[in-house]
Amino acid sequence: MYGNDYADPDDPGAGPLNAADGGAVEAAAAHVDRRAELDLTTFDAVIAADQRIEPRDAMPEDYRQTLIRQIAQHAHSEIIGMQPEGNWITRAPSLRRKAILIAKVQDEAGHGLYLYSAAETLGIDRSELLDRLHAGKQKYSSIFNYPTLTWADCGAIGWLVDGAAIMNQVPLCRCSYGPYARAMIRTCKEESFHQRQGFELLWELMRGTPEQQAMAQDATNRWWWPALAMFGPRDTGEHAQEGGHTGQSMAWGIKRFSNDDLRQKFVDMTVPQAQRLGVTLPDPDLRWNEERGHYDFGEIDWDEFWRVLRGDGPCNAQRMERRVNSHEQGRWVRDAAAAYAAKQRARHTSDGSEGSAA
Ligand code: FAQ
Repeated sequence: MYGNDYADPDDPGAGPLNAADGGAVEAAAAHVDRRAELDLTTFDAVIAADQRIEPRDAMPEDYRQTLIRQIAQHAHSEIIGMQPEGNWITRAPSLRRKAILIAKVQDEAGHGLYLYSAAETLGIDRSELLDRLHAGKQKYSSIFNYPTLTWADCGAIGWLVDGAAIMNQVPLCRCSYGPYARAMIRTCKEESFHQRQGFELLWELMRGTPEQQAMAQDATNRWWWPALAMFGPRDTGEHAQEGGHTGQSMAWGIKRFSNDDLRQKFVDMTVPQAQRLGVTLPDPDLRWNEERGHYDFGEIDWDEFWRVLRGDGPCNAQRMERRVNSHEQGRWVRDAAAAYAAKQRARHTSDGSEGSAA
């Protein structure tokens, strides 16, 4: 195996920070491309040993397709997820809040880029993935089909949506596919800042006027259930038996926890935070269960979840229209970048030089 595993710069025993100092470059150069191999003994052994699969390793076609599906959906979610909060950049109530929001929305674009790059290591082009998104053949997270009606929604998204995203993504840092796992490390660090700024935004509102408090409570009421649905369908029941991916994805070390387990962890983490904030979570069935050592909570509206996935949520049409339009408007930039790269390549091959900016 080869690669640049994350090393904690504060941990003296973590090995060299610069991969080149650790022999990784030589290891990568010596690594044989085994993608076309049909013998999956090594793949099985690597998975059994809880090690990483890297792009040039042999892997089952279903493993590759599962990763393309999940990483693409994740990447699409990041870039479509820029829209609900991007909607508030011009209306942020102070320069400080505007600077934070711009930085956050920009981070989401960056996460999309890491993820499209990770997907490309599986042998698919990002333009193909975007075409699939625009044609409705690939999904993005249900959560981004809900509207941001007030400024408090930016707080609720940071606190609840980014909070749920972190709960889901920290285990993905240990995903069996190296490029995806490594992309998640920086993403999770940035999501952690996003979650805190959302909590702090709501904290300020809850210590403000009665109108501000009501706004924070209203945003919490509207985002709580969609945030719980982000973790995906239940582990048991009709859907899990018919089309659920969890069992296979856990066997391959892509997913480390089931959807319900992550959802429970999220509820257990978030209830005390809501108490500190002073907001009430909109679930009459929410209570501590001494026996289980977890919070019990009510049933998600699964009909609504599947409706949103089918394209019939409050903002599906608006989100896709904006995405497709901005893709079209950016065509000239992509064309210019491609023409520039072609010119560089032509110069490089004609005179044997390294090429330079024209
Ligand atoms: N929305 O069998 P499972 C973020 C689909 S990033 C839409 O459980 P799987 C950052 C699923 O694709 C948020 N579709 O599937 C941010 C499958 O359909 P398919 C995104 C959903 O893949 C914050 C079917 O249901 N995060 O928020 C959803 O094993 C703020 C059956 O489901 C990721 O993508 C859903 N909520 O598990 C950005 C994390 N749930 O493909 C901006 C990575 C399920 O058969 C602002 N992804 N489906 O047609 C994952 O961990 C997994 O893919 C799950 C689903 C857990 C989402």
